[in-house]
Amino acid sequence: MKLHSFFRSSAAYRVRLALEIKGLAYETVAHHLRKGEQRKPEYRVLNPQGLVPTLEDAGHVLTQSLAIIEYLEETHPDPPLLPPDFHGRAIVRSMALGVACDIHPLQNSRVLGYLRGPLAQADGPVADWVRHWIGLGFRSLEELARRYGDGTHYLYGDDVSMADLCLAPQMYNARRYHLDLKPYPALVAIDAHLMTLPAFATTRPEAQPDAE
Ligand SMILES: N[C@@H](CCC(=O)N[C@@H](CS)C(=O)NCC(=O)O)C(=O)O
Repeated sequence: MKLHSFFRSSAAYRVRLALEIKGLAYETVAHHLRKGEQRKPEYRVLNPQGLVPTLEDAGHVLTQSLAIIEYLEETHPDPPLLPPDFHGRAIVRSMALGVACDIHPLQNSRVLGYLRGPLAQADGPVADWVRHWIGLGFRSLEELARRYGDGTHYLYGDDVSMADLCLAPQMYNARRYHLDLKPYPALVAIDAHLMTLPAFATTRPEAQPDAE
């Protein structure tokens, strides 16, 4: 498999985690987002959105991190990243989507580039924007973490799930933007626990071949 990625991309980080947890070998093809490599015509043939990640597997080209993770879950069910019951699966997906659809897109580089460029916002207000939206999303995720997990190990239940694959990269971004994490003790504890697991250590941005 080939994963089109950027070391700091949180969407690519989610997919790296799924590949690693499921023990699947892959080659990283790096696209430097700040240099705009994701917008090159040859990459857009694979991913018309010009975003990472893209996964190439056996002649298939897949985009959108959560769709890729669901594909890996269906093709390589062990170990599972979703709970066995329908209700649990819906909860885990809702946590993952809460991060992937309602937090992450508002801090994507093209969105921040639009704030800085056409809307002429300085770095300070742009960083405030990022912290505002992560904070808002984390408030509800903190509550869900306490409702559906023990608030110290995993977001849901007793095992790693797709929700945790979205949490760890989002925590990395929150720290990059110096968000005050004190209001989210369950998320901090869960993230600290996840980082003790081998798959989370090997997939962290600093450990990637294209890390700066
Ligand atoms: N919803 C997409 C989001 C993908 C995405 O936004 N990727 C970012 C990196 S995390 C990107 O490629 N940004 C490049 C840009 O904004 O030009 C997914 O989950 O795969």
